[in-house]
Amino acid sequence: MVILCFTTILIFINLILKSEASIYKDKYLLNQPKSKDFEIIDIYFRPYSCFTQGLLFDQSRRQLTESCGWQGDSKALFTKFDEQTSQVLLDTQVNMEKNHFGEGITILNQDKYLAMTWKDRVFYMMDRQTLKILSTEAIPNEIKEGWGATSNGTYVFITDGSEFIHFVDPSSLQVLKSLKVVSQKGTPIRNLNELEYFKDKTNGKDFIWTNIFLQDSIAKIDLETGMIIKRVNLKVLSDVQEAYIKETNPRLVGYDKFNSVLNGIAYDEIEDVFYITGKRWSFIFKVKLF
Ligand SMILES: [Ca+2]
Repeated sequence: MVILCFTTILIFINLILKSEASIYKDKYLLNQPKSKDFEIIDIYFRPYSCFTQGLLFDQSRRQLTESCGWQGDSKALFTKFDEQTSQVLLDTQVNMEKNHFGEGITILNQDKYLAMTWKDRVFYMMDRQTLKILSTEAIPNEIKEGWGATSNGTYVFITDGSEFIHFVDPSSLQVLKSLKVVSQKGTPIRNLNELEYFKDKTNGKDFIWTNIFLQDSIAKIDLETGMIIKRVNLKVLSDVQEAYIKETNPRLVGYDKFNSVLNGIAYDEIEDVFYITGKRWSFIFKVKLF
């Protein structure tokens, strides 16, 4: 009897989530404003909480992976898409130590993920097969704090809140060089946050898309010069999230607007799409960038 009731409750919750996800998908997907820079092609509901500090699409697993911050709640989440209910569901959760604050995550090499901590001076090494934590390693001194991470097989690229992207050797974990990121007028751009490496197949050039802390736009950095060559304003994504919060939590109980910012970019090379989200957002957006 208890089991039957529990099953009924689960089905009921699933129905609510399904309808909720579908309602918001229809509402925002079909009515999105036209943009020359991007198109939202799908919206997934995220029925779990993550203070998103890192977002990664692992081609070999075809899996979206997140790293989440906050003391006592830092973790890496390995997820799966449920196309039927338009949700991203939790598959495996790997918790960091309670006193650590999680930051970006990326693929280190064929065997390992590297996940960062903010001020705790350690990288976590995780096994790509078993998803277990293998070890922690010291963050080199050139990196002031752990913020964003991405990789291309040759380097792990890391931000620390400054205007620099540090190029880290995946074997020695030492900083080989640091690239200053500047605007087209030469102004250094600080607070570079979550990152995503992107190779343009049409010309073979290397770029990194970056979040900039507290900004609603993402920026495309030329990895040769460090210059930001493009910015894409994604305020419409923040607006969807905020509209959802206002509808479902009109009194904004416990809502932390300052920390609910755009953060997290992951690229799926096969589909040529980006997954984009924000800290503790209810949605993950599948986006084409032009
Ligand atoms: Ca990323």
